[in-house]
Amino acid sequence: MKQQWWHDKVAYQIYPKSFCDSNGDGIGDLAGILSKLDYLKELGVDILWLSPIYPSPMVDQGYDIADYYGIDPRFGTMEEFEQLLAETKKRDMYVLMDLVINHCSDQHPWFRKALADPEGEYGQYFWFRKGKNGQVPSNYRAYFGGSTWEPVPGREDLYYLHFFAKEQPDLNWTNPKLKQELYDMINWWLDKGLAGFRIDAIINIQKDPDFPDYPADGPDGLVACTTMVDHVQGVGQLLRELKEQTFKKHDAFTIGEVFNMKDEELAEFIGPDGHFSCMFDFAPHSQTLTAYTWHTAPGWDFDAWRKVTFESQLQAQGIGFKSNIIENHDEPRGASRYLPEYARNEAGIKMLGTVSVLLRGLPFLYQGQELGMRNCPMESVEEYNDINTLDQYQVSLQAGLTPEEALEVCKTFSRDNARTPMQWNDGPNAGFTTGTPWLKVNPNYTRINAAEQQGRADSVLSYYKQLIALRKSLPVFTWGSFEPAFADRELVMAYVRADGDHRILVAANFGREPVTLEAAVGRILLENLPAAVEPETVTIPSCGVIVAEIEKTA
Ligand code: TEU
Ligand code: CA
Repeated sequence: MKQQWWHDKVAYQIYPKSFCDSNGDGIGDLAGILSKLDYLKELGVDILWLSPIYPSPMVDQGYDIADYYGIDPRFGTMEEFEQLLAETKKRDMYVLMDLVINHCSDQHPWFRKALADPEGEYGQYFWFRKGKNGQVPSNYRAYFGGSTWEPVPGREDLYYLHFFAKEQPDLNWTNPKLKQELYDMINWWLDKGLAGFRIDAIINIQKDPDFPDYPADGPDGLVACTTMVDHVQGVGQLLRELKEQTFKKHDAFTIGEVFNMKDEELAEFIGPDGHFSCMFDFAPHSQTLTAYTWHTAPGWDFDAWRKVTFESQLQAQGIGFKSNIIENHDEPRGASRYLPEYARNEAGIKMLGTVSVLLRGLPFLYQGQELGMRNCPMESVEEYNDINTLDQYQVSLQAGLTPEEALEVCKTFSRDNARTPMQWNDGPNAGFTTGTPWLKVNPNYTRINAAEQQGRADSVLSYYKQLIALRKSLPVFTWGSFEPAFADRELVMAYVRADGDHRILVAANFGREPVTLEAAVGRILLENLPAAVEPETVTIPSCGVIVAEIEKTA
């Protein structure tokens, strides 16, 4: 595989609103990020992805963009953004913006003009359709609940399409003018010195202009709008053109947020000449959230998780790089999700981090992961802000759950679990702000915070620094092959990374009891708890993980 500049990097997602507030308004900002660049550099991360900081009414926390060329004043100024580019460059770091181009905000001038004259020029930037037999044009359910079709105020029987909130109208990618506007905007940012983009919800841009109905898949009589995405062909053509017109000219790094891709299309997406540099691996996530409704989700199952992770790794091998994550701003915290109850401690969290970061692909950390931040136990539904959570709370109630049970569902799955403020120290508001934080601080901040962990050699943070340094110290972790290991052993997550110079075993014991593996282990490169090495075996304690050289023939 041809080596790319970003292959051996480690990436980190910043959720700006919750990272660090410099001026006491309770909202994280660019000046806050600037003040923490040395912290990030010391951690060892190279590529920073910023969730959206464009001007936005924040109906969906900035994923509803009202001006693609600006910085929301809540986050700072364009000068500060340029300063961020300069300061990261000095530190050999790279910045990615979030590219949200499936939809924009209903406050974007394009949509204001479109609503005023749906038959006019800007009406063609969106999807307007007449109703069918006095009903909405089709039976699609939006991601955040309800119909994807919103009536146009003052117009009888005319609707516009929104896959997400009604304040996020979908853009019409069959319109060459719209596409050109987006390409110009992307090139404008890349000319400024961005390294690339994380590309939001991109698989949704191809629509079936007939908007056919599909059989309902829920008690609301609707069907997930993604069913249409699953059926429609042609997104590849759009993505090829997007790349040709923008990213390719700048050798930009792009990471696609892609759900609903057809498996056989992987090479087309992330192969040597793929649509994107890289794609998030959502296989582990998909194992625990299989349907639209959170309250029916099966929850984490070790065997299923190991199986889908192995399959996904093997599928990408020889094709390209996926990006491995245990959490992001849409997901619960990995430490509260991919570990059995008895392993939700520092040892278990280090173990989970190790098996994730050393997988084949680009590791993407999410802010606070390096501290082992956990889900936030909200006390009532009023404490949630996220639009998706508030919808799922209602969905649970409608399905007959009690308010207490519905709250439990939110505690498990809410997107706000990972959006609570970053925990810097044990002072007021975890050192995130001197004002009132926009979202509750997780009460565990007195125990779990960066300041405490920075001063402690066996902390999760100290361990993550070693882990990232280890990954970067040997090419085998970047370019080596991936082989599942001990796949028949209960609660053992193990694999081998190998190249011409090394065979390295990564083995983790998710079980409650010690486990003995038949492996002739040589030098141990990293472990979180002491393992017992014998000539032909190694015994790993509960919640232990080892990274060790093994015999070439093993
Ligand atoms: O997410 C796209 C997406 O598919 C989400 O609906 C995801 O499945 C959901 O959050 C899981 O509960 C992206 C962004 O990451 C998300 O924050 C935005 O809300 C969404 O796009 C709309 O822009
Ligand atoms: Ca602020």
